[in-house]
Amino acid sequence: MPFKTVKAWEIIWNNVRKAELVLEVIDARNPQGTRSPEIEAFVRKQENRRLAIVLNKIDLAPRHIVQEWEALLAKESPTICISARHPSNVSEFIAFMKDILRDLPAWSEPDLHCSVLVVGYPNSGKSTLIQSLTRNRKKLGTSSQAGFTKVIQKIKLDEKIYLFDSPGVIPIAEYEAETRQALDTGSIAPQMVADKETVCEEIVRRVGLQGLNEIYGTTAADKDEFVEQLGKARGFIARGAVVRENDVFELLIRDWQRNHISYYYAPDPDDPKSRGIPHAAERKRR
Ligand SMILES: Nc1nc2c(ncn2[C@@H]2O[C@H](COP(=O)(O)OP(=O)(O)OP(=O)(O)O)[C@@H](O)[C@H]2O)c(=O)[nH]1
Ligand SMILES: [Mg+2]
Repeated sequence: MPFKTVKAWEIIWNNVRKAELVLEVIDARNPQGTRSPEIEAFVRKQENRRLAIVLNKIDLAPRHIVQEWEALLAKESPTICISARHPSNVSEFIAFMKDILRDLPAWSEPDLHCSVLVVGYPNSGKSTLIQSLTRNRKKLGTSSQAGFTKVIQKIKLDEKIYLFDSPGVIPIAEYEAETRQALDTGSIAPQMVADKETVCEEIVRRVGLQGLNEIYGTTAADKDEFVEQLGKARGFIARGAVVRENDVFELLIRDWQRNHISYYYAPDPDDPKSRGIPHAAERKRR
């Protein structure tokens, strides 16, 4: 499991137990595929903690489909629809949260505030949602690149309610499935991989930096430097001379799938039943 993924989950577990309300932001185009069953189950087990589902990006799905999903999900948890980027129902959304919080002991304790933790897949629109609810009082970073938010951020909504933005996480099983699809079966197109960076960390882990340096003619000492060097070499540069990491990640996954990055596993003498030890295959420089 890449360090980044472990870290993000650690942040979630540390904070999920403290929040009165956990808002799970899912994508209206693929609601079931962007839910996090572990988080849902954990919150449902806690006393005086609530879970609500936010069906976001409803501008990207037909209205009747959104309504069908909303009705289905509402059977499990309180559910609200929104288009966080262009919201038309901010006050209704805030009222929805307050209706849930009102039932909890912290609400009627004058000295306590209520914490609302916003969780969900990378890129589901968590930061955008918080920006819309607080009407940009605090500018949170948002990006079309998944994995943008890296730490917990606390934003005051009003005297009683604090919102917490969190890094996007995909369920561990899902992470493994996506990595397998991207690298082992090639059954997902590079541009469709949700967490490209994580998949690329796995490529680095399998091939080793040394191997990648040989293949791409780079001289990097760590993964970030490698991405930087490769991005520059390929001209993946955005305004301000920033390397477009997403394009580098996509290139790596594509090259992997086309066997431009060759590797093999050697049996591990200490653990013959394991998958083995990954090696970069010898190859000519491109
Ligand atoms: N069309 C549409 N785009 C949205 C909506 N909400 C968010 N987005 C876009 O989705 C992308 C991701 O939004 P973020 O708010 O950064 O997502 P996040 O969940 O905070 O992502 P991480 O921090 O990476 O976990 C951005 O390009 C947003 O503009 C929405 O309701 N409709
Ligand atoms: Mg974010």
